[in-house]
Amino acid sequence: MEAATLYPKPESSPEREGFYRRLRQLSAAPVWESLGDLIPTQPRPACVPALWRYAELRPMLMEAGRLISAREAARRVLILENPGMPGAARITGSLYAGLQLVLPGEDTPTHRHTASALRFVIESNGGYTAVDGERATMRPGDFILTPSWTFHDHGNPGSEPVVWLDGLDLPIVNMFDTGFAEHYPEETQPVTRREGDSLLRYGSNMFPVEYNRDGMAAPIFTYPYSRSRETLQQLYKNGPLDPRRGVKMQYINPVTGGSPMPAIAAFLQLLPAGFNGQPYRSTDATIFCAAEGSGTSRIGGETFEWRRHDIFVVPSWRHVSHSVEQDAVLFSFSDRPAQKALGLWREEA
Ligand code: 1HN
Repeated sequence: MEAATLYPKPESSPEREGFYRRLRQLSAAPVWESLGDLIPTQPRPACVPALWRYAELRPMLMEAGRLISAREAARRVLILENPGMPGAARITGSLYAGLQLVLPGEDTPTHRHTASALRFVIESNGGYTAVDGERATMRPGDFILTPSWTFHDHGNPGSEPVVWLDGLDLPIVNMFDTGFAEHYPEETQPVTRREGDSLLRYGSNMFPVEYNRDGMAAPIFTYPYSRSRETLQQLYKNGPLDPRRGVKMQYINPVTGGSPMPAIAAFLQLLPAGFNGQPYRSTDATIFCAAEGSGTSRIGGETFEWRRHDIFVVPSWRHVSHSVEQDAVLFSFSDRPAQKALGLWREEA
């Protein structure tokens, strides 16, 4: 066991306290009073392990649907707030997550912002997200990007509610004070490309001959569940099975092989029936959403029972292990690429 702190606070004395008070008046402070907090021997996240039950949140989302329209709200979202950071609009220290509802016949105004967003579709029969002039029909399990500064809007021409999990790197963008946003000049951006165009053009193991890489996000913005799910199934048959992760794949930017957006990585993993995973930990606090099935996850000594569409969080450097009785599929996302870019990311099996 590592020492709780390398630097316990020195003793206090009236003389020292008086000195600290005079320092505060000069907007200065003694580092020896906070050194242990500033350089912990291992991560000490405010983020705590937590689970959100879809069965409890869905009725609240439908109630929100009766209280406010998608147009009035601009985005009708229930923020999933980490209980360790209430009021901070964070599910982890660096990421925001929420559940968004678009009712039949509704759409949302088109806007863009510097924060990057992902969607993981929970319920949809005909809903869509439009990104820079192209609409993608949302189907359950689809993973969809709205990269930084792309115009986006959502709509539901179908007859049932559309619900998805939003993930944004807002806390990172706002830590840097780099938040910008603007409306599209009209309520809804025009459709300028046929559905499926970017996936064909950039997601078919070929690129247009004249293609030059530009931008930091993937040129495709939808990763259909049908393809990802089939891949996991076939790879499970091929083996081998990772004793910690099951069959786990990361979504990529096909141009770079790296993460689909600069600060956010996303993953899909199959935990086959009877899987009893070994624990592992990493420094990227991770948000999980059960795409299929149910299971049990041990997170830093606590046990969480999850069902389909439940969302749970593993804080930085907390051990996690998953076990399932029947086949289950977990979607997850984290700030891993941001940590890697700064040379900070660690994992331990
Ligand atoms: C946003 O733009 C969306 O476009 C959803 O669907 C949630 C939360 C905070 C800031 C912007 C969206 C958001 C958001």
